Amino acid sequence: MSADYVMVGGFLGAGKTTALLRLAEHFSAQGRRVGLITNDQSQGLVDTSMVNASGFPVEEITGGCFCCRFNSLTEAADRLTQDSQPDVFLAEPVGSCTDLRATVQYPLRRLYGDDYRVAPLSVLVDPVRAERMLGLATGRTFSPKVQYIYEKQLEEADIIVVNKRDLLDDERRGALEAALKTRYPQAEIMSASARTGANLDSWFGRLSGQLTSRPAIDVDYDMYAEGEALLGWLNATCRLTSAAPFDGNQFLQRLADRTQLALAAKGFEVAHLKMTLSPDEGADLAVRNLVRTEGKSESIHRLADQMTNGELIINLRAEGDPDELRGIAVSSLEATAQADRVAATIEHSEHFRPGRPVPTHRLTTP
Ligand SMILES: Nc1nc2c(ncn2[C@@H]2O[C@H](COP(=O)(O)OP(=O)(O)OP(=O)(O)O)[C@@H](O)[C@H]2O)c(=O)[nH]1
Ligand SMILES: [Mg+2]
Repeated sequence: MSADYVMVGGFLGAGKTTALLRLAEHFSAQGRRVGLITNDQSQGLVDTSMVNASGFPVEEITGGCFCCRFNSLTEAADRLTQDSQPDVFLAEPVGSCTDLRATVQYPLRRLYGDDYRVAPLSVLVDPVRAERMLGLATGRTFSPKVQYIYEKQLEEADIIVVNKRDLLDDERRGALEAALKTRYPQAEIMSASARTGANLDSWFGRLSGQLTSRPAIDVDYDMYAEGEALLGWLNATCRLTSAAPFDGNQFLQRLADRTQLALAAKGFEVAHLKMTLSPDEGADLAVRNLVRTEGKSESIHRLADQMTNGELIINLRAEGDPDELRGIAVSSLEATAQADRVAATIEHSEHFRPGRPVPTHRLTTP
């Protein structure tokens, strides 16, 4: 029997992980077995720790995107099958990736069509980011080559989901949906909120359909590579220890505030800053996110109690030089640790610009 393969794309910070966890709960409530596949250019992922905390089986593909590590994608699905026999796979591609139809979905259908039923390609957008990208609102955003990737993501979508609709009034929502419909006529436009659950059911219902069969979009890989290389990535895993209990929620907030201020001072546009803090004792997890330099960081999960020792994960993706991103992360961490009398040691860190995408397969027709 073939399993469903559902991929939810969208730019960094659009809400893919939040939505996939909702989708996992939805399928699970229907008695289906779910396996999640997360993907990133590097290791030490906030997304994996969030998905792990949710209890669903997850496989992580690191060191490159699905399209460039296509075999890792099918191997990850095989491992999940051995461990928990999912009948639906939910996959989150890297948020700076595009051309997924030609490089992942069509190859999956053509080469493994007996194993997988490939669902329509959904692409999520953050509405505030989308308003700026589409010129409906002013405000800081990305440079044109990054914008190129953003637009290509929308151009290949079967369904564009305006996520976070809780942030919009009806007038803004209507204007954004209309602008998307005009610009991307190939896609069905929906709006929903992965956070509140509003209108998710109508989107989820659409996922039982099939991926549409149409020629893949044209992608200028030079432009795509240059756009990706403008985005700096930093992942750091750090150990926090303290002689006295401290407030981990407050620590995370202060760290986010300092990091945001320093990024703003450099004029670096944040695509996504996400951080988790997990105390060694218990299974509690604090999560804090920021999706725009001019935005406000948000606490997604808070720790119930004070903590003494634990692990901090920082994932920062912003349009800026990776060395400078690391410098900002390190100095913000040091200042926060010092102020809170916590010892912070970076145990693992990576910072880089994504390399040129070189897909394993590229099928321009279904
Ligand atoms: N207000 C609101 N916030 C949301 C909603 N869905 C997600 N978010 C928030 O948006 C931020 C980013 O969400 P993620 O699910 O981590 O986004 P992502 O697309 O997986 O991000 P990357 O993996 O970095 O590409 C988090 O702070 C979420 O809590 C929503 O429906 N409404
Ligand atoms: Mg994610």
